[in-house]
Amino acid sequence: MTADDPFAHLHDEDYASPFDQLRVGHAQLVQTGGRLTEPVNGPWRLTLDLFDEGLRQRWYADDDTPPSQWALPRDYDVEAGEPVPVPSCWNLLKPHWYQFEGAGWYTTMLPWTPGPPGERVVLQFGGAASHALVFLNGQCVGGHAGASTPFSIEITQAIQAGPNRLQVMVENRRRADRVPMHHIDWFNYGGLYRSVELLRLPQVFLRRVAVGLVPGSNGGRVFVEVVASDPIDAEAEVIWPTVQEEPCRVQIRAGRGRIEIAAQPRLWSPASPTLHDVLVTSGQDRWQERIGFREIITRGHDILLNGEPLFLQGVCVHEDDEAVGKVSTLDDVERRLTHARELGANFLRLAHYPHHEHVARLADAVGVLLWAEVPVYWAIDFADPATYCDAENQLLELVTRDVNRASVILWGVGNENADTDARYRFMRDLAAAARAADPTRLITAACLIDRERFAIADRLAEHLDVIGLNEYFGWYEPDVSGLQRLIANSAPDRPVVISETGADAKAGHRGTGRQLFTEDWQAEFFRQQWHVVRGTPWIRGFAAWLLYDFRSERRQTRFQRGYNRKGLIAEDKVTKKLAFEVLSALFREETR
Ligand code: GCB
Repeated sequence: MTADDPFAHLHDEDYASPFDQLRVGHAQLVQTGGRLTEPVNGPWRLTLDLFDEGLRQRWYADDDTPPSQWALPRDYDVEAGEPVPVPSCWNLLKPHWYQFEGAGWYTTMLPWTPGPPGERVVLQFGGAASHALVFLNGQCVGGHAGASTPFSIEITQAIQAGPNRLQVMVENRRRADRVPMHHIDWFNYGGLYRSVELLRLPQVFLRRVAVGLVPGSNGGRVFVEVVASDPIDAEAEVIWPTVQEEPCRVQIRAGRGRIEIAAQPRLWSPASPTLHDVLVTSGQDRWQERIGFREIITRGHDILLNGEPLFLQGVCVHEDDEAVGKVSTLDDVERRLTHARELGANFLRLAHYPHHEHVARLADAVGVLLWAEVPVYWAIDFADPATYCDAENQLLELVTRDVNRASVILWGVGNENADTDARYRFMRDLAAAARAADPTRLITAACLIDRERFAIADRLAEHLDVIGLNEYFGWYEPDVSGLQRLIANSAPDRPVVISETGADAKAGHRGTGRQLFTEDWQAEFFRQQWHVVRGTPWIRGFAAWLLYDFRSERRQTRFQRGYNRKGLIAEDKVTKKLAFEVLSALFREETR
């Protein structure tokens, strides 16, 4: 078979993408930093590609000549794709696409008027589930792995004046070597489900800026750290009138710069979520953000926010919506935070992957504390170095995106991963990577119980600041006495947060005693759990599993029918179950 054999692709059993080396990651990510972007949303054309023909047949190389003018037949016709909105999840656009897992080819025409000389152009993707390859005018300009983190692809060289054909192949297969892997307890939505935007930048720009309180400075020193687009020497100016009257200068050497100054900005806390306007300029570029300054540390069994002990009481939440799936509208994000506050929560765990960036922005504004995590979930392939690189990259993309959000106090590096040697090494390194990238937050993971000792005894704990514990005594296990026994057998040397606990209840299904799937047992479950947890001094947080019922194909009893029913509110996001009221009363009693 020769390279120009038109049938070569038919014999290629094990088709591999030729573009893997073009993957972008955290190093390329550009923080939007308040710059104006041009949305590339609106209707795109989508062709689902069950057999991976797109890559085999090089659909990206096809032009948009109408079929009447084709010299040879083709299997792909740009115009024949279905018009679909971007952002969206394909699963909810047509009934027969509901369970589709595979590749989808999105196409749109991108009009382009060149800007001033030296201008650089970057495409910003909020999220593509779960892998993406981006083609501009037939050329692959980059790819990305990971459903829930943003990525930036520079297209300065590839974009042309006039219309440009932009194609994105998005692929959402569940695979053992991915992060997350094939076995998950949420719905595997696919598609370009967060916005696509175009960013015009000057020749040299600020790729990333981090602003915060210097850890350990007792609220008396602040820092600014900048990473420029290129390894240049330059200067940046920081203008932050409510932090310091006079602007400061940062010397950038080989693309990096950092200053620390003595200052005592008004601090951020849930009770008083003060934000400061910070503008950083360098050459032609301007980066701006609203920054909350706060310190979060642990001492013994305590979690201290600005020096004050804190009990995290709250709830977990998935990104899931009956109508639009994983797309998070601003309304939906507002509803999540409003419901959390109505519950009396000061804390949300964003399970089990990075949520839309609106969440942390809004949490900064209204004063809710967040646990943000990457989908190192259950038994991913801990022994595979490529899987580790993927997980670390997703983590660093999340850190880059949200490093300036005061509300984010915990980086979660994993959820319920069995304590094997390979997992220990993987997670130890991931925790170290999080700490090195961001010393201003606490590192955690949702751990499992050591079944042999029946105790909290995870080898990873020594690398965490806060031990997360998922436990379901009274639901998957007969009753809450198991939790009491577990607590009696454990002597953790640092704070523990119950990172999940809950019971399924079908809204409207009532009963007495331990009758599974009833609202009544769910409510009683929380009463019993809360009582034990609040009687244990080293447990410093409690996150109910979870705010809303969410889609999960693993759940197929008559009560579940494709939903995990552990929500305090049903999937309509309106119908509150009894447990909502009960937990809300317990939380409020605590803060009285
Ligand atoms: C867990 C998992 C979570 C599940 C939950 C459940 O421990 O961390 O993802 O959805 O249990 O409902 O079983």
